[in-house]
Amino acid sequence: MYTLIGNPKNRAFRVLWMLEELEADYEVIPAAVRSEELLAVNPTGKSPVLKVGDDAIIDSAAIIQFLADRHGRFTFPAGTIERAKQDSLTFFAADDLDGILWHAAKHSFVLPEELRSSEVRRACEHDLARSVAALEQRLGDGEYAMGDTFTVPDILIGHCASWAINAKFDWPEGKLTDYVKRLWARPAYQRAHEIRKAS
Ligand SMILES: N[C@@H](CCC(=O)N[C@@H](CS)C(=O)NCC(=O)O)C(=O)O
Repeated sequence: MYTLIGNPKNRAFRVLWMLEELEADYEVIPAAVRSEELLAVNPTGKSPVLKVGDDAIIDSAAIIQFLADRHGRFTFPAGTIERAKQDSLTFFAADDLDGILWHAAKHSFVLPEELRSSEVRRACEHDLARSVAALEQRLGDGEYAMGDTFTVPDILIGHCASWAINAKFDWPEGKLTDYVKRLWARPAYQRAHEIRKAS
């Protein structure tokens, strides 16, 4: 039994999606960011955290990769070239999609008002357009980022795509949108989405 701590409306959604893909046994504690529940297991109070017995794993990408490894699904084995390429896409999603969206979000509603800069949004739009163009090039002709196999980075990219669109960043029609729509059509995504809506 896993315990997911974090609100499914934030990055905890990624973990929820993976748990649904795995049809794992889990419970969700929808703790607010910087709440006592989160501060007890993560010094920054950030969401999400996964409890596995007495251990707490911090960071959405680390958690979903751990779950993939542990269940032997949605990942290539460590030490293979495919895994290196998969991890490269995972870090790309974390740095070049999530990092930019998070930077924009911080200057829109996260930071104290006196620390926000209105210029940041334009810079983030510039950077995200570059990342999106790169992602389009990196996607091959398969169904998913790693070809015909659904893997960890698909979850990160699928989540970042909905984040970008909700935050009104440009997201091109065509190959990239078709790919993202395939991710969102997965039954596990749909189940996680219903849980998020109800939370
Ligand atoms: N790299 C971390 C980022 C975690 C993160 O920033 N989570 C946000 C919610 S989506 C948060 O807790 N923000 C509160 C804060 O920045 O204090 C991850 O992917 O888990």
